[in-house]
Amino acid sequence: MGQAFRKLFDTFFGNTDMRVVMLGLDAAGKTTILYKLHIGEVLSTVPTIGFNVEKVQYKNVIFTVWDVGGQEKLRPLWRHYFNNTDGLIYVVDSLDRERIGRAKQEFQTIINDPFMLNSVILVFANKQDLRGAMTPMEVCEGLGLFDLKNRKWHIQGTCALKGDGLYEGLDWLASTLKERKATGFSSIGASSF
Ligand SMILES: Nc1nc2c(ncn2[C@@H]2O[C@H](COP(=O)(O)OP(=O)(O)OP(=O)(O)O)[C@@H](O)[C@H]2O)c(=O)[nH]1
Ligand SMILES: [Mg+2]
Repeated sequence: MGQAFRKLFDTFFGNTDMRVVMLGLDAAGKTTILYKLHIGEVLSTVPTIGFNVEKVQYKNVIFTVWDVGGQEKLRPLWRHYFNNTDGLIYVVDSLDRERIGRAKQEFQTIINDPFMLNSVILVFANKQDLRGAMTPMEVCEGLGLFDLKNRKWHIQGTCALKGDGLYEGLDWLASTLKERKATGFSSIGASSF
């Protein structure tokens, strides 16, 4: 009884660790997002070769966010980050209409990987500040999100430079994870508080 209560308490009030992998085509804005969340500032970025990893605490969730370089030649390495992933953040440059088909192809490959079948999906339709950017609804259609079956997903329009939409996205991730934990869907453990 004591243990069951502790588990329930942890689920709702304790810190929860969540491992998140952030992917998307090159120049989508992943590294900009990571550091905006981690230190609250926009850093000038160079294309990521390899990865960056930082912890981001939001409410009572500690997200460990892996930001992996998105250049074409680096994409075959993405799958090495899939194991034990609770959530995928897929970042799209909403102005890049030409490559939405490519973005879809890579997205579908990721989410259909056996290691990713249980991870929840947050899509950031980034660069909403730019004139002519696809709306989140257009990005949704472009990636084929409406056709997904039995997956938890959410799309959020963002502007990484201003930080708009980023915490709304984390909010969704946090509550979706807590919900899953409460229903025993996932095996993610709660840490001490
Ligand atoms: N206008 C605008 N520019 C953005 C936004 N987010 C990122 N950028 C710019 O887009 C460019 C690429 O951003 P990065 O964060 O380096 O992109 P990335 O996804 O990490 O790219 P790779 O590391 O090559 O995979 C930079 O010049 C950013 O300043 C945004 O919301 N609006
Ligand atoms: Mg980068």
